[in-house]
Parts: sequence; structure tokens; C-alpha cells
Amino acid sequence: MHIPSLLSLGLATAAAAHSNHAQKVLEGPLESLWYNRVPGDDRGAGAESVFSGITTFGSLPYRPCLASDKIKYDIAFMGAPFDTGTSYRPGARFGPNGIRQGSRRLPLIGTYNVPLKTNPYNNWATVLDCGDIPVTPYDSAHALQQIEEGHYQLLSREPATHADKEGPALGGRTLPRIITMGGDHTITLPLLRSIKRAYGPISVIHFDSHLDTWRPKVFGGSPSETAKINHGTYFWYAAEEGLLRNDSNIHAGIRTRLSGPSDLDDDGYCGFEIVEARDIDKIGTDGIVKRILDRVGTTNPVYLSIDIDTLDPAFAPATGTPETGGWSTREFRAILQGLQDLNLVAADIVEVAPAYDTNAEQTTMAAADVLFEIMTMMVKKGPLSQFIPAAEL
Ligand SMILES: [Mn+2]
Repeated sequence: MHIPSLLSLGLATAAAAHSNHAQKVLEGPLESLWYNRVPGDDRGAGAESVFSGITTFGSLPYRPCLASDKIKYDIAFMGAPFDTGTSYRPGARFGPNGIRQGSRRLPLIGTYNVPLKTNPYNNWATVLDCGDIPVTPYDSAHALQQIEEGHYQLLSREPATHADKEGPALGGRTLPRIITMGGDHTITLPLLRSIKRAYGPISVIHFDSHLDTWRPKVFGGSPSETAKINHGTYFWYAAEEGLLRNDSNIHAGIRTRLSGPSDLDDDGYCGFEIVEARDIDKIGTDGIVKRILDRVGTTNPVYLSIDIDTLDPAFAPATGTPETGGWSTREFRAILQGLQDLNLVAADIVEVAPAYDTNAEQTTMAAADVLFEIMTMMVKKGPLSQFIPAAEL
């Protein structure tokens, strides 16, 4: 007997939204929960309903940002559901929705990040979930163009805050920050192409168990031009295309096998230094943080790319090419928190393939928590307008 009344509530809401009259606020015992609130804001309760409603990253407001450049934000979450560059386990096309599902509990209780002493939800920044870029599953080359263009559409518009002030992008512009949820790691190539259009060549911090700088002939051969660009070769192409800033890039969490020592020469050619996963046993999380900061500095605009396989498969089993011997979620989050002074302009997290996860959703939850750290770091650091234009560095 409750069904007709619920239906009539829905119709009343739709009618109000399409009329010119002010919307009537619906009343009822759960009136405070009828809205999708941003937890931590001053509009009151709402965090109790994190398992209700349409799922967005961390229950952030959803806006279809690719439908209108009138939608403004300072930080945008965006999905790139692409996995046809995968060599082993496919399934990362479902990563964006999986990470959103794993993030639902973030607003429960509250969103204050204790180690970083910052609440990213109740701060200067407008943070939105902009949904996903439409990506074809039938044509990898076309899909990479879609990802580059979709990312650049979101990256190149004016931010909600300080749009009129100078910033680190080309032309002295201030831009919003984009956090991309993959997708397999191939997506980082079109993302870096978009970044280059906005910032020029950029310093990259790459957390991964694998190098991903392989020449195509090493990584599975090259039966076609399309096949050459995949989730193990994209950094080789990024270096060839001049997307990376010379000698200020670093991998961390590495524990891959190689085709031979020459792979390391190719890696150096691409401009990377290597922090092995096992280095943590000797130098600890503080030592890892120091090596990264020494390499990239805190004034350079930095792009952060995270393969969830940085984590040990015990903590993140649902990924394309798992490798044992990785870091724990506690260690990885401590390393990220140690990097809070970085000048991060954009980031991605990739290779989350939810079909291989446990019933406890541990991989998608780990990915969501990693993104919570990154979102907090970006908010804590402040608007990009306060940084020196890249051309003056
Ligand atoms: Mn990897």
C-alpha cells in the first residue's frame, strides 16, 4: 500500500522540476534525507543514507560536465571505462563504477582526513563527479582519442575558484584538477597527451609493480599499429611524443620481471628513476617519500598515475596483472600522505577490475581510499592559482 504514495512522490518531484514555480519542499519523517547532500557541509545530516540513491564517487554531486562547459568545478572525478589494452586479465572497463561502489562508505561518520588534518568536502574547492567519458569497446585507437578529448574538455575550462588569476598552465592559466578512474593503464597515454596540451611536458610519479616503458617489440610483439600501444608500452610512447619532462619522473612500488637488463636502459631513456617495492624494508615509508620528493620537487607541476597493483594482491587482488611482494594499504597511504606538498595538477588510478574482487570489495575499497587521500592532498594544497606558471620554472 506504500507503493502508490511513493510513485506519486516521484511524479510530484518531476512536475515541480519542470515548472517555472519554486519547488515545494517535500515533508516527512525523513525530510532531512530527501536530498543528496555533500557530507560535512553546513546543510545538516545526510551521511546516514550513503547506501541510498545513485552511486557517485564518495557521494559527491554528479553533474554531466561533458554536456556543458557551463558546469564549473575545482576538482572533477571522471571515469574512463577502457580495457582493450590489457594483456592478462580484462575487466577494468568496470573500474569506474567499481571504485564508486567501493567509495560509498567514505562519507559515513564524516570526511575529515585525520593524518592530513583537512576535510576535503567542507573547504574552498568545488568537487564533482562528472561521470564517465563514453568509450567504444570496438576500436582502441578511436577510444584513446575519445579519452584524450573528453579529458581535455574537462581539464581546459575555467575552474570554479580563481579563474581570473594566473596559474601554472600554458598561457599562465589556472585550470581545474581532474582525477581519472580507469580503465587499464593504456589510458594514461591519452591523458598525458591532454596534459601536454594544457601544461606542456610534465613530471610523472608512477606507482606500479611494472615499468610500463617497454618497447612494443618486447611487450607481446606488434601485429598492428593499434596493438603496439597497450598497458605495458604507453610510457614508451609518452616519452617518444615528448609528453614527459626530462629526468624528473619516477616509478615506485616496482617488482616486475624483465625480458632482460636492457629493459632498464629503455626505462632510463624514458626519463624514469626506479624505487623498488622491496626498498621499503630498508628505508621505510619516509625513505620512499624522500626519494620521490628529491626526484620531482614540490614546485614542478606533477601528474600522478597509480596502478592499483602497486598494492600487494593480498590487499588488492582485483587487477589486470597482479604481482606478489607489494605494499600494504597502510604503507601506501602513508607514502601518499607524505607527498602532500606536491604540486599535483591531475591524477589517475587504473587497473581496478572488479570481477576478480572478493565479496568484501577490498580492491575497490582500497582504490577509493587512495583517491580520498589524493582528493584531500589537492584540497589541502590549495587552488592552482598560487603556483608559478610552468614557463617560468
Ligand atoms: Mn601494473
